[in-house]
Amino acid sequence: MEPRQRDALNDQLSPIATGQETGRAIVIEPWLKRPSARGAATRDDTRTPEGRLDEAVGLARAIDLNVVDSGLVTLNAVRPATYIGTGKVDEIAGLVKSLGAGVVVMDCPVSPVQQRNLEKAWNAKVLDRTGLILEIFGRRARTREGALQVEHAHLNYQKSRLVRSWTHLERQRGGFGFIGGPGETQLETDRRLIEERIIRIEAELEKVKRTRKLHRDSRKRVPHPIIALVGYTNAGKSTLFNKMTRASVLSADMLFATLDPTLRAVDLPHGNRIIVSDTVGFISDLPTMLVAAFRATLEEVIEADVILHVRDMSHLETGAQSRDVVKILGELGIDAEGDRRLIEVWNKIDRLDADGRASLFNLAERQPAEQRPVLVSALSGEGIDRLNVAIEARLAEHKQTFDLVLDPADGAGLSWLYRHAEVLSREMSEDGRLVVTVRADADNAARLRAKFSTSFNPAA
Ligand SMILES: Nc1nc2c(ncn2[C@@H]2O[C@H](COP(=O)(O)OP(=O)(O)OP(=O)(O)O)[C@@H](O)[C@H]2O)c(=O)[nH]1
Ligand SMILES: [Mg+2]
Repeated sequence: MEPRQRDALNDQLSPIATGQETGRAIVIEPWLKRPSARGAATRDDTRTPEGRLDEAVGLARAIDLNVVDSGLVTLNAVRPATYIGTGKVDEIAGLVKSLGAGVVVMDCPVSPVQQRNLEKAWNAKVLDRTGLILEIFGRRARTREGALQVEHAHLNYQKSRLVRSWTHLERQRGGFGFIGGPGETQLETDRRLIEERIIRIEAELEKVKRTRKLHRDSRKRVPHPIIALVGYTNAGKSTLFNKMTRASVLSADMLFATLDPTLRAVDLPHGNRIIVSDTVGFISDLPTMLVAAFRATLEEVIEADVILHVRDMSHLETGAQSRDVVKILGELGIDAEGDRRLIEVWNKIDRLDADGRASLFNLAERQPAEQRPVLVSALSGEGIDRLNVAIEARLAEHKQTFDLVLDPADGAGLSWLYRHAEVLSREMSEDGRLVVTVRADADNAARLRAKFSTSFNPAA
């Protein structure tokens, strides 16, 4: 495992608390042969087992695990005791030993009992998908709020898995900081400690949330629309954010590179100032406790004026990824199909060959205008101008346009218009009056109507 600055929270919560020597990992993708057994609600059948395995390896690498081996294990049904069959358990035990692995990642939901049995059989730490994602989030959190949210999710995860028989290995391996005392009494103490900590975190989060809301409210008074980037992890949100804002947010070929939201103002070609918000990526089977924990952060998305759904069109499973994003947006109360704020951004077109590009452009053309995706390469910048036009058009939908006739001496009136609306055109009429066309959002339109009630252009 690469040396990495880890904060106190991570040290306390990390399931891989032993650090260096658990850096070698084996990643297992259990694949149920019958789709019905996979459970349609959680597993997308358009995903291939290989694609799933690739993603799981990417997740393991995202916490600097050194993946020494990985593979698929097909099974007919989940074994209650060990998830996979005993033959496979033995086989993997041999691998763990010969490869010196300290961690086995099981890309599936593993029950506490299964975890205990597998850890005993393999003498290695077992991380399931939720545990792995929580671990990544724990390492990525940089702000106080992010750290609190992750800890909240993590504690809830642990609380749900705290069973008496489970702690033996933690003791032995020195796992979570607060689990490890002998016997049930200790376990009850642990449970109580976890619950107390959860309550304290919730109170603190509530405070942070109020501050955030204040910030948002004050931003609303300065009427710059918020453009939120959402999408599957690694889709290119941060790259696009940087291209749009000329910023340098970390973008990396790494799952969940971004965790905390970043905001930045940009001026669009027609003078609209917008605030672009980059935030955490989504993934399939995103632990519900994380969606819940990140609700406050995602409030930025929920209240955005325009939502850009960034998709990696060069990814084999782009369709499945898109469905996952739509599903999570749904959990946040955003109906991706019906919401007029949403624009799909088809990214990474530079990675397609000429045919692939042509068919993608065709496909986009065939969509009804209001749902037409915008094709871009966040890397090269191709299509960013088209995207800006689409954003401005979408923003304009909520706005009203006014034609006004002003006295040229009314400097105060004119400067009010510049501050509260977009001045689209301004010219002197033959009779020496100032004719201006402005566009304003709903709030300012009402104020404008009251303020300039006698200035409406009768000719318009
Ligand atoms: N070829 C190509 N690569 C891209 C493009 N956009 C992003 N990438 C690459 O894709 C990888 C992920 O990009 P990010 O911008 O970090 O993705 P993200 O959506 O912010 O990911 P998370 O923060 O992890 O959710 C990086 O290696 C980028 O260089 C693109 O248009 N073309
Ligand atoms: Mg990012």
